[in-house]
Amino acid sequence: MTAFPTVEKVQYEGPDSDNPLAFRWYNPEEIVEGKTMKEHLRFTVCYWHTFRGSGADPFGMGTMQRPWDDGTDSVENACNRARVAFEFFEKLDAPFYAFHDRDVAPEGSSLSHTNEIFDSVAAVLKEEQERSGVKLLWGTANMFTHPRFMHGAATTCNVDVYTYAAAQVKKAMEVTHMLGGENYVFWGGREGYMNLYNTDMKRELDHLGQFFHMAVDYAKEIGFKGQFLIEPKPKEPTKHQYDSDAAACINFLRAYNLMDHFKLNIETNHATLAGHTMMHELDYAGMQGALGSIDANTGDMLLGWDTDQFPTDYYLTTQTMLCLLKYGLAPGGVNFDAKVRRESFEPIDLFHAHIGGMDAFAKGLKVAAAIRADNALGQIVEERYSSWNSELGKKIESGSVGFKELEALMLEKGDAQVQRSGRQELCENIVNRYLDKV
Ligand code: XUL
Ligand code: CO
Repeated sequence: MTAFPTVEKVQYEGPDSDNPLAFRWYNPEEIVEGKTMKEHLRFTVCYWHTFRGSGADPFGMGTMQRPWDDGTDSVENACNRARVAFEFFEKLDAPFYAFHDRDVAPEGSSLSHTNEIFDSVAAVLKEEQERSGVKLLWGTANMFTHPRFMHGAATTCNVDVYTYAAAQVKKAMEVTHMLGGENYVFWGGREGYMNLYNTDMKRELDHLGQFFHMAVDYAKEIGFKGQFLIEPKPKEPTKHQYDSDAAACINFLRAYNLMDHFKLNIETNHATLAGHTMMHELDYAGMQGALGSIDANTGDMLLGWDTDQFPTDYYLTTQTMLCLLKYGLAPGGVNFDAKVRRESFEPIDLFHAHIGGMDAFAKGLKVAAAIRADNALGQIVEERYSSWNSELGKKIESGSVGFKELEALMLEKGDAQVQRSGRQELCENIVNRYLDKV
């Protein structure tokens, strides 16, 4: 039985190929900066959009045609869907996948029943991982869909719900560990507030800090060595999500003494909702030693919500890869937290979407590596800051002078001189030049 009878394993055919089911840029074994593309990019298919996305939006019901899915919440359907997913990962040549507990396994009549169902589906996932060699990049718990989480999970006002959330994360960590997951993600679902009149923000954040410490302790207990990741997002579903952006997450991690245990999973559309570029978020996380993984997607300039589209823009992927090459990514990966449009309802569209995203990142990787090989942007940055290489610059950077010494120097000199252009336009032209060249 095959769910995708018209698709063979997708192969690299090079930039001149007209075959819509071939890679034009993603050549898994091609070496870039000493590593294969496969090792750099660690492409990941996300289960929730690709296998659970129905195409429903706030204005209309689902549109997706998924012939393998009987539309029920039966365990059999969940197991069958899992097998179809692995056929997809293999044909796409994607080395990783990622899931929420409730995407792969439906909820039962009680927590213990839910856990039993999860175990049954996890057994199929394990079998399929072993058969195919596809690995789990990360697991996570969905603590936002069910009505019990209306006030949040680890930041809820209700201690029972908090307790449920702890039990659910415990189980999701165990299953992630059993499946050899390389990371475990916390995206703060409904961890935030709609209105401060009814919210004790300090108490909620203290609870969240406590929750993460429990996760760290439990990981030690079960020997889970995967990387914990927090995924920043500024809004949606709540008005204010506590993990707003990279800076807010890092401040939270420092305040609650968690910096040693967590890194960040940076998502493009979340960065733009926060009023930042993806490059900003990656650079900010990277410079703090906290860049863990990325959720690769893109928003729409004219729609103000988290549209989670597949990324195809070479500027975006080049900028992303400039940061990834600078800071490194493993054990994270490039996870397509992206969904096909509601109108792209046929199974084949799932291939078009992923192939386009993978190619865009592979090209971005090559362009970024070429820019770095010639130090084309680095040189401009070095020149721009060259005044700091002076004796004075060194003294300031090493913290060996204070205001008094600086004042004395400037009183003697009379005024400061600005000697360097920012060369922004030149930098933009350089990126275009490398996009043409590669
Ligand atoms: C939501 C989002 C999530 C996380 C995993 O905006 O990005 O899918 O990636 O919970
Ligand atoms: Co995400």
